[in-house]
Amino acid sequence: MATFDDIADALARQAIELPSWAFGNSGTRFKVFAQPGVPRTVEEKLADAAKVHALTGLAPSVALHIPWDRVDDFAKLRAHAEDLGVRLGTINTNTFQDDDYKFGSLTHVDERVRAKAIAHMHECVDIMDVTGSRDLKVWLPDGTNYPGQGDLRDRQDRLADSLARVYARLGDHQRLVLEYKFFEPAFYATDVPDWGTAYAHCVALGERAVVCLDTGHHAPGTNIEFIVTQLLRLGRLGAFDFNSRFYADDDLIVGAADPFQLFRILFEVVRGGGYDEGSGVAFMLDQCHNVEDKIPGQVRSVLNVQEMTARALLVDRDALAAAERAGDVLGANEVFMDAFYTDVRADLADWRASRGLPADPMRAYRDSGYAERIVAERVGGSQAGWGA
Ligand code: PSV
Ligand code: MN
Ligand code: MN
Repeated sequence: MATFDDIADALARQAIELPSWAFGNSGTRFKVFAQPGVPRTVEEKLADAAKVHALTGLAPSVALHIPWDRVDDFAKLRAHAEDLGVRLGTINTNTFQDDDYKFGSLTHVDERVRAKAIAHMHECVDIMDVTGSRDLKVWLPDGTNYPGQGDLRDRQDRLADSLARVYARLGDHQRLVLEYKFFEPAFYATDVPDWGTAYAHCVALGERAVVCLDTGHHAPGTNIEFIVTQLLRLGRLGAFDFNSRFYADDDLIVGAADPFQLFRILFEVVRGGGYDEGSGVAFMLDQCHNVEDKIPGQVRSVLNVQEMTARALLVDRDALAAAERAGDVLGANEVFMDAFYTDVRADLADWRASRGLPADPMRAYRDSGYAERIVAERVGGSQAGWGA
């Protein structure tokens, strides 16, 4: 197996984007539990994200969600982020919180509504031009609840047309990142339900259209690492939305529910070149912290990704390939599991300390007094928007 020293440099290039909405109040359709100290403004969300980055060195950028994070002056927001030591990242579109979108957005039969959704996405590209963001993330709530409710084929045709109009607005350095989800809010037929549909639309659009794989957006039992491999092979794995799930789109802390699955996914990312310098795969979190504290929840999340990345990098690829080729089923499995069972936490603590980071970021956060300070200073925190 590789040693920790062998992988230290590779670990240094890890970057995981944080979602602005992870710092605001969130919940389920049953209840949103307000937490003291949550951000009242986008600027305060950025401050919290910057705190996570300062503690871990892992989270240099923050994804925004429009309109939740709309401000009057995005150039000023960009400068503010940079002053805090982070960048503005992916711009997420939102066509799921407006009455007009009851029957769909980019797929809507009514041209007025479809034009409104496209205009929203164009506005998001205008914002990207100012924030310097590369990626426009499109996740659609579009779908139907009952057989016969919509013409599935026509909806695909309208979707393709709408996406082409959005794509046409992108600059040469910008990408459209299309996210799929197998159900919810629609329960019968979702219009972008799986990686194959997302891939088909991306191929039709052009090279700068890529797929976002949200780990919570599959049926139970789905082999997600296979999808990772296939999309990397096809050159269309654009981004991850990391989170974990016990049942459906739980949006729990990544690696909490099934650390082994996270390891398997990250191993295929590494093996497929998705972790190479300049690979074009964006690593992001898409999570909500409904009952736990949000800032340490984000710290725990990026550390979980780092720990499993380290273990994935430790796999002895030569020994694995030799065993695979020799048909040595148990030998190959042993090589794989050896890396998975390696506890890298002490090595990572040393690695952090050698880079001027706290050896134990969770403890450093507790000791920093930041939580007490924001509770005292911030009164009347904002709703994240999600789960409202
Ligand atoms: C939808 O479930 C989703 O995962 C999409 O990524 C959204 O952008 C995100 O939630 C937050 O709204
Ligand atoms: Mn997502
Ligand atoms: Mn989701």
